[in-house]
Amino acid sequence: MTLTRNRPFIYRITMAPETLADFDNHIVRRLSSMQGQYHDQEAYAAMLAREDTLLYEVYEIVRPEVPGEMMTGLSIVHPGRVGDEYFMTKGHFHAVPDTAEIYYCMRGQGYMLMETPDGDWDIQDLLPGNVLYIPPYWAHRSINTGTTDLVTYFAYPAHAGHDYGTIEQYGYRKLVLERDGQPVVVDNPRWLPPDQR
Ligand code: S6P
Ligand code: ZN
Repeated sequence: MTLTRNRPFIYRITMAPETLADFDNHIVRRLSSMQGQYHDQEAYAAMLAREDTLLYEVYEIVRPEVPGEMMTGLSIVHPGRVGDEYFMTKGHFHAVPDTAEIYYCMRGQGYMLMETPDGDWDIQDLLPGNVLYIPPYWAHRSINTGTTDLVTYFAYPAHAGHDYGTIEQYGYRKLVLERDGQPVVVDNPRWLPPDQR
């Protein structure tokens, strides 16, 4: 990329709705990019037949993908469900696995679902004001369980990259589903322990 910002710089997060005033990259993920990720495949197909719904968006301040630089931006997961499963990001490991990430929740209500390559898992609240520290090696997926946008600010090493493959194949160990109006965490039947893959 052409490095236009080679001095200290400020950028602004504009509010209501949140966006970056001066982003370099805007990623838009729709239902069609989540093939095989929602557990209710029939609900997924029926919804996709109606409309390729917008699920989430990412605004990035792009930096050179080298150690020492940071990638930052906003991740916005819209509210909704595919069947009983809440709108969520694809989720990923970092391609350089020993890289951490920080998320700051600005608005909305949801969870970060996380797991390690050896099958350990965790879930933490994404609520306004919460700062989540995701250590190296933990895959992460944001899930919007609320009725408004789930808006998070993120920062991670710019050389980390993304590894989507493992999650695409097996999903996460847990699913977050709606039961009687409340989110519940259940086992994912598609998931396999790493030593059985
Ligand atoms: C990147 C960081 C976020 C996500 C974004 C979308 O390391 O974790 O910018 O990319 O929340 O999620 P995903 O799983 O589609 O990349
Ligand atoms: Zn990440």
